[in-house]
Amino acid sequence: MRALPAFAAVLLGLASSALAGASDQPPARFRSIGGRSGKLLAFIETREGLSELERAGLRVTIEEPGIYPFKWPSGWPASRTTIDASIILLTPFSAKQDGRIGSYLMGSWPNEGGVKGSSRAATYAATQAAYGLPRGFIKVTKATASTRVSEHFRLGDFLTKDQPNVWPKYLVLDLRLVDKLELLIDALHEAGHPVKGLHVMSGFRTPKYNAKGVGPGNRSAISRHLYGDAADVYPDDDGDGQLDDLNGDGRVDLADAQILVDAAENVEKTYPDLAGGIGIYPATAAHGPVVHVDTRGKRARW
Ligand SMILES: [Ca+2]
Ligand SMILES: [Ca+2]
Repeated sequence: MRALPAFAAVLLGLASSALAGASDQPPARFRSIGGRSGKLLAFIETREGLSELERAGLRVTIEEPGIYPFKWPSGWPASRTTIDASIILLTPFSAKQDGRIGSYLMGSWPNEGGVKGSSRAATYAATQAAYGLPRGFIKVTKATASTRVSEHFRLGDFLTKDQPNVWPKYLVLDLRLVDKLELLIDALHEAGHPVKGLHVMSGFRTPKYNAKGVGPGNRSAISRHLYGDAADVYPDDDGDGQLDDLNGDGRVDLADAQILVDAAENVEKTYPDLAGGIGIYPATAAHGPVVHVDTRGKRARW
């Protein structure tokens, strides 16, 4: 069991002059802060990830896991630099004890603690890299839920929708998902649908929350939502709580959802590295049609 790091870090954003000569480029991983869309506004890192920045010459101060302002050091190229970006240091996975962190209940991942013979989900997860345990959790307080992770999305958009009075909450979020959602908005614009954004009906789901909906025809026991790279979304510019009438035929139905799917397909064609699941969930009594998008790393349709 890994211990909580005794310290964590916040970047002050000024390369020390002593080290500036050693590296005039940030590590490649950090150069792409904006993502493929150019619209990401966050780094999500483990302590080890931050150490890479330190080795590249960025001065880091000592703090605990959390969310901190990020500024590019002077002298480092920042062609896709975005304002108000954040650096997020993950709470280690090992901070979850007995299925919870503090008062926030999360449950256990299917493959946590080794493969249990009776669980097909655990056996499958154990053979798939994309189903490894999360690196850690983003600690989200009421105040930091409004932190932008990209131009159109905030941390709070992706939180599991339960335990309304429990804070802080903990979130698993893959920025590749956020990148794909930003590209989806771009693709909708290119297709003649100038949506203002996408409503995230369901983003990260804790194992405990996800388990409530598992069953034939319902949620998967190893849903991508457990791994922070899936979202069920729809544009809702008119704010009525359901998908907008994108094709303007006076009805909200699967034809409108198909416009989202087509746009997501176009994103995957252009950015095959963001491949994953794309699927329509038809309207229910509780909501209109919704489109699922994920970045599991390989194409999935159903
Ligand atoms: Ca609507
Ligand atoms: Ca329509």
